[in-house]
Amino acid sequence: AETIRAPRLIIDAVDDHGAQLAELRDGLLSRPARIAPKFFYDEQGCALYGAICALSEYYPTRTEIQIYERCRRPIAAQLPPDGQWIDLGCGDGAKARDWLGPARVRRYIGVDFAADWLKTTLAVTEQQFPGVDCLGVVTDFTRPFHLHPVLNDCPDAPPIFFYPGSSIGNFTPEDALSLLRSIRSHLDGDGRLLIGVDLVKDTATVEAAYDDALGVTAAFNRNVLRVANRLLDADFEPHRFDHRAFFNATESRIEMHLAASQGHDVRIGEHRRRFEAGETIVTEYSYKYTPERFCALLAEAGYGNMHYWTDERGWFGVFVAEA
Ligand code: AVJ
Repeated sequence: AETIRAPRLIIDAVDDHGAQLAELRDGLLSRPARIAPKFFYDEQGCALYGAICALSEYYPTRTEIQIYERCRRPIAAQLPPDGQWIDLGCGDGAKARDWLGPARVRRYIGVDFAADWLKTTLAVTEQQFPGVDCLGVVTDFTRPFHLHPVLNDCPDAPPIFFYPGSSIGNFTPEDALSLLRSIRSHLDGDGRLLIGVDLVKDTATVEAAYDDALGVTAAFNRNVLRVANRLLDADFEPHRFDHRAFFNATESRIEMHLAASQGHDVRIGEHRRRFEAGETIVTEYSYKYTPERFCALLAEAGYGNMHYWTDERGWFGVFVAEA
């Protein structure tokens, strides 16, 4: 990937806006219609996701943070000191900042799709950790990515890839495998992957987490239609779509859909598409793993020597793996 270097921010030039718009439009015109979850996170979507994380039904965030708080030392003991911390999908960077001290991190690299967020995250991190060299990379790491030139700026600082929040759950196992391999291609001897993964549990608990009583997740789901309207000049009316979330046990995933409540036409830029009553747009898959299945996926991606931590209910898993 060719990169353009600005102070503290590197923008992956391959990642042009046009390709993103084409992906969004093609997904909405295909049958069944789909929207990739990365489009959820405009400013309003990020705020709604923050609200989801505070819901009593949404256990993943607080369970993961609890594991980090309780197991900080043993986890940090598996990570090399003086490394470069690559925060994949860093968002506000809060989860990563809690590690910079305990893991004795030398360099912080925030990676995100959203440049605006990244600037704020870097400013906050730099202010709190003046001794840590902070850098941002704007890229879409759901496509193959190459951070080698950035990492090579600091060749003696082993990379630690941090991918928390069960974001890996948004990928099909096949795509998750490609991403894990892509990460592994950046690791050698001392490098590590630290990843948080939501685990299989009783269906009622998982379904409630994605269909909360206040309708916050429904609002988060429908908000993606406003994103589509803005990016594609479309005329979706969010209230004409119902939020659906259910656990597909065969695939071991939560599926989120938006279902048209009545048949109607939608304009999508220069196109027009009919949605029949009940027809759905797939907006998100959130895969749930057993620890064994996730370790098997890591092994298939070429990782070895894995360590694993969980909470007392076994609801969420934190894994450290070596190349
Ligand atoms: C951010 C992908 C981890 O799958 O749980 C929350 C997003 N979607 N509620 C998840 C989400 C609906 C979330 N991840």
